[in-house]
Amino acid sequence: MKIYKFLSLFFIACTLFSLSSCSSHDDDEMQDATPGNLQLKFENGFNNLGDIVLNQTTQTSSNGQKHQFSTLKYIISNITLIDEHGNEFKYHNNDPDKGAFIIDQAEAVAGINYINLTEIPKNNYKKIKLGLGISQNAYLIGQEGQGIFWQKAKTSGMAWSWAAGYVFTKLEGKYGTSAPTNEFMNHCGNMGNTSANNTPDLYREITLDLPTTARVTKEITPSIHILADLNQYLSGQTALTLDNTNDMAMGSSQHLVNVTDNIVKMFKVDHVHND
Ligand SMILES: [Cu+2]
Repeated sequence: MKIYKFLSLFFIACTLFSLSSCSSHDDDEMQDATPGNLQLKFENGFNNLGDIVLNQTTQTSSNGQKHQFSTLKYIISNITLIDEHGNEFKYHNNDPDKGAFIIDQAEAVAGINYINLTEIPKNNYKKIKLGLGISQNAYLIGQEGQGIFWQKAKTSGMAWSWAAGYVFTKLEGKYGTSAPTNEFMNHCGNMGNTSANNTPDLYREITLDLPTTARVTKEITPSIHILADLNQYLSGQTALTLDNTNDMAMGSSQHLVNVTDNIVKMFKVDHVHND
């Protein structure tokens, strides 16, 4: 009789313990599930020369051309965070008013451009996906659906007429053999509706591994520090030479397709700050 009483008490105690530990565990998860924030840092440089100072830092390309930038801007959109199980969190994808940003080297603070993202689900993120430019899905929503970002892009010189669309990447500066003396401008971007116009689609997506997991919580705002190596522009997978056929190029000509395919390879996550 005693042993039964003992066993039943033991059973009740175990049940109570597991119930209470289970419910307190749930409470913790509920509290911790509060979204947090995430910061992206973009640092534009020539990887062997350090940060780019506009009108100053001069690099020599693999084809032997000296060049420097006076303008260096690009559009980042469709930011997607990928967790340790491969699940994706899409940050206002195909909604430029909330999810597209202009990186402008003229606005860099101590060499760094910042993008601050809010309302990020608490999670451990292992990869980040970036869109370079504005996707056709976003553009084809129409001008009314992205009035705020369109105005921003116009003000920043990152847009042509609505029919032509956005400038995805804007590179301007000087180049030359012995010294950078000739002006160049390479403005890459889609010609409006690319399938209707039968022109190349220059929008690109780039997936980058994070060397350290970004742990977003309501207390921790990780900062993902991205280096962009502009050596890829003229010295990338297709070595490019600037001359009078391509030094004043705007749109999506073959030269600008090559520029785009070179610079999509310039991004890498150097490190992640979890603090
Ligand atoms: Cu850093």
